[in-house]
Amino acid sequence: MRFTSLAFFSGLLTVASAHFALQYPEPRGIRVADDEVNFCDGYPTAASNRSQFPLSGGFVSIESHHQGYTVGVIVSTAQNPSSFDNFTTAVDYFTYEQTGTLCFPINLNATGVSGIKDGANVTIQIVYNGGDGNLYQCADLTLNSTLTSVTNATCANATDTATSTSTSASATASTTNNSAQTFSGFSLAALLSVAGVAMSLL
Ligand SMILES: [Cu+2]
Repeated sequence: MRFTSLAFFSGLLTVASAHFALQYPEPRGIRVADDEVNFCDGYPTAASNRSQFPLSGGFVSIESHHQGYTVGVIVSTAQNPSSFDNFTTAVDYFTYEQTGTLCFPINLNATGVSGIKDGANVTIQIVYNGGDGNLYQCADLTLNSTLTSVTNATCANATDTATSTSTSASATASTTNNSAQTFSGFSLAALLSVAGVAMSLL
């Protein structure tokens, strides 16, 4: 039937464009899945309305549509970073197996990147690879040392939802903060492979 086949093909298109979505902090521009292969999801200019973000003890939340992926975060202190050359690793690349939401800690103050301080404008770029190439989304931030947890956001992982459903954002943020080391030592091979792909795009 015509209707059935249309629905079938639209389903295929949805799968083909499913990559990942940055949920927190708020991304620069509305996510365009087909543009995620490009620097900052195809948005070349820093947002004028930056999000206040913890200088230390922050977290990033993404939704993955792929099962099994590599993700990391790079940061730039340039006011309007326009190339990967402007970025430095903030969260080492690591692998995660589950689809759905993943929340992981980010301590920008601990990166040692010059210019990262209270009140600084920075851009973070999430680098994600679910098996169909590197994908990117950016968020433009103003760092705030008085923010130690973020109350208006949820930080939960897809695998956690079955066992704990009512974790508060602040409690979870401090928990993830304490387990930052867990996320920092992931496979060097994954790091190099993602970095290699990123370098080849320069
Ligand atoms: Cu994808």
